[in-house]
Amino acid sequence: MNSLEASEFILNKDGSIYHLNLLPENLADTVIVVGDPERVEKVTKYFDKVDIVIKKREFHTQTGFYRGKRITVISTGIGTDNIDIVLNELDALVNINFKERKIKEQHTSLDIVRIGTSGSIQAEIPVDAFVQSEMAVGFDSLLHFYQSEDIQLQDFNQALSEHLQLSKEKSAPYVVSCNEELAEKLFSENIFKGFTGTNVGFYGPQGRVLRLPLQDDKLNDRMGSFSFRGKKVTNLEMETAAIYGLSKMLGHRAVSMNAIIANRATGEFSPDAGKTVDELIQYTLNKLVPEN
Ligand code: R1P
Repeated sequence: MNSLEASEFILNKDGSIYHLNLLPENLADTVIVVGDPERVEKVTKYFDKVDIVIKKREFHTQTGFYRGKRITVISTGIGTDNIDIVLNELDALVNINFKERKIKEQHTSLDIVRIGTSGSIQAEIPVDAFVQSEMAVGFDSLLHFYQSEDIQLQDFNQALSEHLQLSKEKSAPYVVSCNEELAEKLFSENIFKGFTGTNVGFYGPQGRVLRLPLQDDKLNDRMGSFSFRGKKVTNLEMETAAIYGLSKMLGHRAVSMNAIIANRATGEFSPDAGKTVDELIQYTLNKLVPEN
């Protein structure tokens, strides 16, 4: 195999990967991804020790130990375009030999857990609840740029397309699933299992109107009334489908944990979203590494 060209696999002068600025040894096999760079420390404040702190753009990374287990926490900023960068570079850190610039023969699988905020679109999933995304549908076009047909749930793609009647200018929705084993580990009876909609924006694409009218003002209603094989779309955010799709294709295990801070069906917003996010952080860490 030829080595990867300088223009394709870009390393900084210190040998770190282009956007994340990380060296392979900076990364743990378990990675928590958060949207907000300030949330990184809100996770690592529970760690026994942090030995790596690296920042570049919106990608803030800390690696340390939680109850003796090495974990990396990294912020992605907002949106699936950033997820394309973060997932490809995280994978490169473990599956590409940086010196030879070649794909390693031995594959390493990462556990990738998103801890993010989200809005529920079902009245029965209240603010301050936690939703674990069993499946996700992407309304961006990211996965369509990869050979991703095999990992998409085509029957759901079709059922959703028929129900939502998206205008032809919009991207075809792609449905993908979590890693079941990791999801099982992070699940408990107190949280919801959900089908998460990953939108390409926060306002119009999620049906919010401030000053601009929507092309289709019934889309959120149709989203809320979709039901296929007992699954309803439960919540909206902006990263999960891309994380699931790229993780599946790259051979990593991913699960998205959502703190529901808004309920779009009832119009409510959490009175203390920070507390809810903190509780989800503690819940997730405790599930990742239970106390002996
Ligand atoms: C929008 O406010 C952002 O919040 C949600 C959305 O997915 C989007 O990134 O997640 P985070 O709280 O993880 O950023």
